[in-house]
Amino acid sequence: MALSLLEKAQAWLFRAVATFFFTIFQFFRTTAASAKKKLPPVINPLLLQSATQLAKKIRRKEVSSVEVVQAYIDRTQEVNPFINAVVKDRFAAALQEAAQVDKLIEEETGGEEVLEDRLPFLGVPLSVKESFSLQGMPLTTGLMSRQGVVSSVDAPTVAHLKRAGAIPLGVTNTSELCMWFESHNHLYGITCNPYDLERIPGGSSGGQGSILAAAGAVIGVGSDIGGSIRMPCFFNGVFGHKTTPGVVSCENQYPPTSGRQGEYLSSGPMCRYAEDLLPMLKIMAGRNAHKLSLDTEVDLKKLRFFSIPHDGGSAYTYPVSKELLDIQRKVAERLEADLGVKVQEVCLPELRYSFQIWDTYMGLPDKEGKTPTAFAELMGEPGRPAWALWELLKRLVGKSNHTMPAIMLALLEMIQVTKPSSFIIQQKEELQRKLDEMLGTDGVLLYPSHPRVAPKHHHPLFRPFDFAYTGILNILGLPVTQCPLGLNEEGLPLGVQVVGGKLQDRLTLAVSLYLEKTFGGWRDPGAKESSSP
Ligand SMILES: *[C@@H]1O[C@H](CO)[C@@H](O)[C@H](O)[C@H]1NC(C)=O
Ligand SMILES: CC(=O)N[C@H]1CO[C@H](CO)[C@@H](O)[C@@H]1O
Repeated sequence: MALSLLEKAQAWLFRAVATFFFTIFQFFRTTAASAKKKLPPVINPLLLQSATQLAKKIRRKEVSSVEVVQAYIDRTQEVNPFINAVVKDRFAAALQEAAQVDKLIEEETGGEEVLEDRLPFLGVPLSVKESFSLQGMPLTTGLMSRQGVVSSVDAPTVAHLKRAGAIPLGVTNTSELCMWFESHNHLYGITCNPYDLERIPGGSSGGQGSILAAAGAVIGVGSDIGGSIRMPCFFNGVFGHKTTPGVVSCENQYPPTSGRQGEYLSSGPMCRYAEDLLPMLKIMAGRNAHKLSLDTEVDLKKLRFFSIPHDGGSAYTYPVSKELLDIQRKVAERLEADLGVKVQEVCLPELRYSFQIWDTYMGLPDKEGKTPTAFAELMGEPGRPAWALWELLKRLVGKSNHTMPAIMLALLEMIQVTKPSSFIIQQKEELQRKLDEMLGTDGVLLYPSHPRVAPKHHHPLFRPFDFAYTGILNILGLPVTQCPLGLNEEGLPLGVQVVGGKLQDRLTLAVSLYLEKTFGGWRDPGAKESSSP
């Protein structure tokens, strides 16, 4: 199916307008020609071990929880002035809790196995996205009007991890209301990418991705309704998993979902080492963990592999860069060479409508016919929705409390009066049918995470729909593990999405372990060799 003339004109017009505004933006941007600042390298070996390994060493008293927690506090204090990822810490309380853990281990007589079984992450530091309730910590999602809102409870996912022994060190930055892929708001400022401070860490779990990559955290909690776990993990070269929806609780997060959005939102683990994904997911899923059969062994040689190199030419997204096409092809070649499997390249023309599908389904009413809460309403004070045009004028003179992307979203919402197109619904149904059939219970798909590596700050405003590469998989309800694949020539992380059939999360998690071994996983952003020449 070739692109229609109308679609071609649409794409041309969209890109022309975006390029026009981008040119103006570049013209006015102050070009700071200062020498590039770089993060200090990771020196403490405690920072270079997975949470699983740290927990084992703490249980065996080879290292104390206090030492581990202190190492992470020191590292966060060292890197946060560069990246602004952690927006509120609880270091003093965390050190006290670590001391209690060490005392508990000293007194435990049941042996290491008892502790491993009951408290698998005992004494290990944890980092939490600010939009999750964590008792005593702010829950603002970067909204100025929510300044001072403090959680009195723990979100169930956070509570499960705490009950497994993990110690939260603090909360991390997000985009305003978690609805953009830059982590910037007027309450906490802008978060930077540790591989290049002039670039974005992604969003909305951007503070989380950034602090993990900077080795100021080892495991963290994120949420994803359009790529909010996967984009930050991709841009920051760490691992993340968007679970099959409905398995991990999404309660006690801000903003709450409405309409059908709850069907597309997934909470999940983000981490530096692939081996932590599965045990974290098992804990976060609580009573639902059995639905994922995570203990069932996966034989990679018996899986069927597929690769889709791009969305087939959407009018809204930009083409996938050559380096990302190349690295995905390399993954396929390695899989074939190492495992003796065949990676079949496929093309699904419906993917071209990814953005329209995401946009349509996010706005659909729920089963009772209730439409989702308007974005402008979430932006405003209770009973007083934000007035997008007024906020835009205020923004232009630097007086709005809201970020430009949030204002643009509210504007888009105003002009969007069309009812859902049956053509788009049809495309989604067709895509769902094809992918469900293709993946079954033993299929794995490689798909680009985004059309390009981490862009410069504010540049996504001019390519706002590129998130459709991740967003489409929320609407399709499929589990996805985001896997890093080393760095490009400029020292920026490469990566790929690994997609499985519904509830087959264990397959994509198993592939992430293989890819970490084969492509080297996370890299220290402060390391000498990653510096640009
Ligand atoms: C920004 O938010 C603060 C805190 O809610 C409020 O006091 C102030 O009036 C707001 N400013 C504008 C320009 O809306
Ligand atoms: C760069 C920046 O704006 N950092 C802020 C992050 O949030 C903390 C807590 O509110 C502020 O103290 C920082 O100034």
